Amino acid sequence: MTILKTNCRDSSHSQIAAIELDDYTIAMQTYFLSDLHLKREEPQIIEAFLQFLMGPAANADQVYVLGDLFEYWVGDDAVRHIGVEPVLAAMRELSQTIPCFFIAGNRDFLVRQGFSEASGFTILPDETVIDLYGTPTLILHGDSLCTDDIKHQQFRTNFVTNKLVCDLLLGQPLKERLKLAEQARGQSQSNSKDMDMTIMDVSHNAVLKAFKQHSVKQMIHGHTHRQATHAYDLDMGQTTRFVLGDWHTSSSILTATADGIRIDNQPIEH
Ligand SMILES: [Mn+2]
Repeated sequence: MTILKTNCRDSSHSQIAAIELDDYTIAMQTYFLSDLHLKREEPQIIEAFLQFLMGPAANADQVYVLGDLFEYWVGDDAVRHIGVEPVLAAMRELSQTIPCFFIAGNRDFLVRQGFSEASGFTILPDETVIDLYGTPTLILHGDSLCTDDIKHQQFRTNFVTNKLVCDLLLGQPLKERLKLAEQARGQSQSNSKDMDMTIMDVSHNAVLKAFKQHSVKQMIHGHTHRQATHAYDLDMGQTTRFVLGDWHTSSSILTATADGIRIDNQPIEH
């Protein structure tokens, strides 16, 4: 289990800032987002993310991206093929002053050290427990909870979590990798069309298991694109599962403070 401190600014620094900035409130908030599915063809979503990085994120304690930031990722050497160079530059700029973290999703599971260096975001394993203002919190992309989606679980076993296969994929020429990514996207879209919507959501049992296994009362994830706050009354007490939305018609940003958690949406003009 990994425990990270969220409140890493030292108090003396905050105090100096409080005196100098006078009317400004000192940032004590951490942001979480996922499922932006960034790609060249949707510049408005890229722009909305850039606005976030240069705006609110610049005053955060920490920023966490919980997967599927990119529509697909075929290797750290292929950034220009998906047209996200400005995104990586802005992420890097932010990471110079704010600790930034990334958990890969099922679309961008091939991110590696090259991405981490280019973006300045530290890659964390899926299912990491962080200390969020005193509350141990499980953070994950979320597809590991969708255990009723057998096809997706097979894809996870055969590709996403299979290091050997990932290394083999990354060793292919770029042209081949782009072709494979295109096929995978087509496959995933046709699967989603035929499938019962409940199968694609998280499994209740998998959620309960995750709370127990990690001994946490709070979790944050994305993947299902079903923004919501779910409360559970379990043997271990009250637990809460926060689900991030996607960034299609509006953004979805979870803000955590010492006082609680909320999810906000801003429309994205297309
Ligand atoms: Mn996903």
